[in-house]
Amino acid sequence: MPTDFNADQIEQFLSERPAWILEGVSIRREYVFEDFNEALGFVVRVGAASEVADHHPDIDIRWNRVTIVLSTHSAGALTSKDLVLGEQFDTFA
Ligand code: H2B
Repeated sequence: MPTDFNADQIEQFLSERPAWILEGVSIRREYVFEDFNEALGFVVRVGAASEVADHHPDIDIRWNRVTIVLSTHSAGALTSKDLVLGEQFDTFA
C-alpha cells in the first residue's frame, strides 16, 4: 500500500480524532448538525476547501447528518492529503 507517511501518523490521527473510522484505504466520519441548513453550510465549506486542495471526499447528506469519506484514489491508499483535509473539516463542524 503506497503512502507518503508512516503507520504511526495514521494511528496518531485516529487516536486524536476518535470520530474518524479507518475502513481499508479510507477514513470515514459522520458529523451531526442541528438541521439540514447547518449540514449544508458545512458541506459548502468542505467543498470549497476540497477544491483548493484539489482533493475530493465522498459526501453523503441526510438531513442533519453528513458522512465524509476520504481516500486518495490515485494512490490506492490513504495519504497525508486525506489526513490534512480531515483535520481541516473538523474545524468547520
Ligand atoms: N480526490 C481524491 N479523493 N482522490 C484523488 O486521487 C483525487 C481527488 N485526485 N481529486 C485528483 C482530484 C485528480 O483527479 C486531479 C486530476 O488532480
